[in-house]
Amino acid sequence: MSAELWNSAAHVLEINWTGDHMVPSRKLYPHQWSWDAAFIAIGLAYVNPTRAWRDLRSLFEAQWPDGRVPHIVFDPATAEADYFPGPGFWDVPAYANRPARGSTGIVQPPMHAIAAWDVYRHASAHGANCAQEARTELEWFYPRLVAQQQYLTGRRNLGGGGLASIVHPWESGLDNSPAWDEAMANVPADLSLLTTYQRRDLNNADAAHRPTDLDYSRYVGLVLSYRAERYDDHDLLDRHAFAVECPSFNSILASAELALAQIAGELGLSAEAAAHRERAQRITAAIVKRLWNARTGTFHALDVKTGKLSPAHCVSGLMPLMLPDLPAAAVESIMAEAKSEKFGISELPAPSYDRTAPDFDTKRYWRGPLWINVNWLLRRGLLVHGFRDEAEDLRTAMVRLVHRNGHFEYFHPETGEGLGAPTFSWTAALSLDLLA
Ligand code: 9WN
Repeated sequence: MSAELWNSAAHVLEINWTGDHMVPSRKLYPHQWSWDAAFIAIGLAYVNPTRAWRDLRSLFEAQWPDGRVPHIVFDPATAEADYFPGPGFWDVPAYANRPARGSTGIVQPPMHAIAAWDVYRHASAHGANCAQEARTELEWFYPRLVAQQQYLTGRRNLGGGGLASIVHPWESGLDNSPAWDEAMANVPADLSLLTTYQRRDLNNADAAHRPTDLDYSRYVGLVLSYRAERYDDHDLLDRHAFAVECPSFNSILASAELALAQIAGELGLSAEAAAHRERAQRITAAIVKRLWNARTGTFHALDVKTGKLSPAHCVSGLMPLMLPDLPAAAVESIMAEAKSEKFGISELPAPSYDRTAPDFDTKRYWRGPLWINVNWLLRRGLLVHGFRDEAEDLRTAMVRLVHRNGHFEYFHPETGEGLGAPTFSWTAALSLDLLA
């Protein structure tokens, strides 16, 4: 089984390679996405490390002068009509993407330091030339990764408590997660926007599996609001309708500081390494202070505009398990939540949302279906805290699922049926890592 899965995964990464970067899937997502590139690099490290670096570089060449790494970098060879919202709609200021291909003005979870460290660690297995290449790349990336973190912990510290706020659900990567339902209810919804702008995702996907038109009208409205001030972050909390601290986004932010500590150490920058470790501790402490609900025993998204925690139990609430400094009581509670009937893995990995919730939806994107990337992160957390058996069960469940059903974007959380794009890059890339 493993040779077959390995070959099919490598094949997906071959067909989705454009020559310069990887697309998540050819039809539905014809540009380059930020956190996808990081998961993809983690898999490419096994089959083509040079491409892993090229893909990450391609993304970071579009980094803004303020340090933000855009959530999509556009491919000029793809027509505006092939994806909405395209570069014309985002209309980012000219200074933003210096030599590059045009981008959006929002971010995604900063997985890239974790990916860069992973690709670097695997390079020596490919011989001396790859090791040399990896060293050069690590030196190129380090200051850029630091700038990315500084943007998120600085300008995006909208709540003032040391965490980064997302200002659009797309920034979480978990687009229509129930974690934002309450915060999104306060975002004006103007359905007439969708007569001006046309959704393109529905040309290549089942409407019952995607966010609704109501969601999209709010998504579009939020971009228009941010765009109106040229994606400036000053006073954003006052003038923008959505600002949320997501436990998954911020856990990745803290993990990225730990990866940067490793990278800085490798580059001989010991004072910087210590500073990164300290920042990871501070973010971890802020996650516990601001996002933990002792009554529910899990982490929730915080609506920074209202100061309220979301009541929803989402897979994002399990993500702080990635953090080595998480207090033992929180680790224990997350483990209880992960094993409960809400998320419990058996034959299948964890769903994106509480299986027992009345609005659990087996098909609609981040409102129930299961995704390989968040389960990969959950497994990472299990390993961080020494839950080796649980980590191995989860690994086996993921490998079995993808082997049986294919490299789909997401999966039905009860039957395992593949949903969304059929040859999806991060599913393939992370399968390689799970098999290695
Ligand atoms: C909007 C590319 C991206 C992923 C996100 C996923 C989905 C986009 C969309 O696809 O979002 O950014 O058009 O729905 O939710 O996690 O990065 O694979």
